[in-house]
Amino acid sequence: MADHATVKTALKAQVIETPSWGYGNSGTRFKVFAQQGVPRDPFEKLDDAAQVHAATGVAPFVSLHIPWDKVEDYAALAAHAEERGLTLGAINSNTFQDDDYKLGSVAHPDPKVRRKAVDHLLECVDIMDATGSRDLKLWFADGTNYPGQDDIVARQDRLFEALSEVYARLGEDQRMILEYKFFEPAFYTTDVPDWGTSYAHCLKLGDRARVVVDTGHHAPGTNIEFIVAFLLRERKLGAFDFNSRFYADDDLMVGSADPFQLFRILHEVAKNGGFAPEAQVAFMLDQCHNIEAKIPAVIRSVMNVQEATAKALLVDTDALRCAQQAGDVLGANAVLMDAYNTDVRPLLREVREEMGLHPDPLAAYRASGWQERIVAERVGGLQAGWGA
Ligand code: LRH
Ligand code: MN
Repeated sequence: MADHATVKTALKAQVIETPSWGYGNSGTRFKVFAQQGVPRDPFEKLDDAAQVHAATGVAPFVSLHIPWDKVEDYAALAAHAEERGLTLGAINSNTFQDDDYKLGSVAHPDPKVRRKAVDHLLECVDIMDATGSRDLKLWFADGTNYPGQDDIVARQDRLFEALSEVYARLGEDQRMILEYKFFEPAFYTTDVPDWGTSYAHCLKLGDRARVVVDTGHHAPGTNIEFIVAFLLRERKLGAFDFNSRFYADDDLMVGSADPFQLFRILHEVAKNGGFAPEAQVAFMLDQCHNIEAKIPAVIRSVMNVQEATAKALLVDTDALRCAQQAGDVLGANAVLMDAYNTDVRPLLREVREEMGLHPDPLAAYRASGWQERIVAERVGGLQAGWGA
C-alpha cells in the first residue's frame, strides 16, 4: 500500500473548482424548486463558495458562467473572491439560451448567427483577461433533431472555423477546453458528441486546446476511465466536470450514483500523473442541486472526490504492476479492490486536522450558522438560477 505520508501530502494539495451555478436555483423542465437563502448575484455565490473552501480547505477555485455571472466590474468580482481566499476559475460560455440559437450557434446555417455566437465567445475571453482566468470552457448545445435537418460535415466546418478564430484570440497563458456530450438538448446529432470529436478539433487547434470530460455526458456503459487514460497519455485532458447520474445528464452529486466509477477514473488520473500541477488538469464540479441544500451538497461532493482520490492514491502500484506483468488477473484486480475497499475517512479526518480544519466539514458548516444567516438575510431580490 502507498505510504500514508505521501498520500496525505497529495490530499492537502488537492484543488477542486466549484461551479457558481451550483449555488443557484436549478431544476428540470418540469420544475425549478426555489430554496430560501439562495444567492441573488455572483458576489453572494462567491460568499457561499467561500464556505465550502473554509470547511474543506481544497475548493479555492470557482468557475463562472456568462451571462449568469455577468457583472459591471469583473476585477471587483475577482477582488471579492480574493478577499475570501478564492480565485476565479474557468469562464463558461453560453450559446444555448438565446432564441437565435434554435438551430445552433457556432454551427448554425446562418453566418449572422454564427457571428453572434463567436462574438460571445470572444467576450468571454475579454472577461478572462479581467478575472485572470486561464480556461475558456466551451460546451455547445448545437445539433439537429431529425435526419436531413442539416449537413453534418458542414456543421463541423462551421464549428472548427469558430473555434479557430477564438483560439487565435487567446492569450499565451490562456486555454480553450472543449466539452462533449452525446445528446440533449439535441436528439439526433450533437456537433461535439464524444471525446473523439473534441480531441480531433483540439489536436488541430493546438497545444492550448484540450478536452473536458463531463462524467454525465456519456452513453450508458461507456468506460470513462479509458477515455481519461487515453487523453492523459496524449496530454489532451484539460478538465473534468464531475457529477454523477443514474440515467442521463442527471448532474447529481459526484460519487453519489457510482463511487466505484469515480475511483476507477481517479486511479487512472493518479497512475498517469494527472494530479501533478504540471499536468494542468482542472478538477471541477458541474452539478445541480435541485432538491438538496446547495452548500452542504457541494461540501459533500468535495468530500466524495477527496475519498475517491485517497483510495486511488493508496493503490499499491508496485504490486499492481507485478501482478499485471505476471498475468495474474485476480491478483491485479485484488490490488485495486483492496484500495477501493479501504475506509479512508479516518485518514481524511487526520488530513483536515493537520490542515487546521474540523475533521467533519459538514459538521463545521452546520456549526458556522451560515445557513441560518443567509436564509435570514437574503430576503427579496431575484434569486440566481439558470435564467439570470
Ligand atoms: C452542459 C453542461 C456544461 C455547462 C452546463 C451548466 O450539460 O454540462 O458544462 O455549461 O452543463
Ligand atoms: Mn458540464
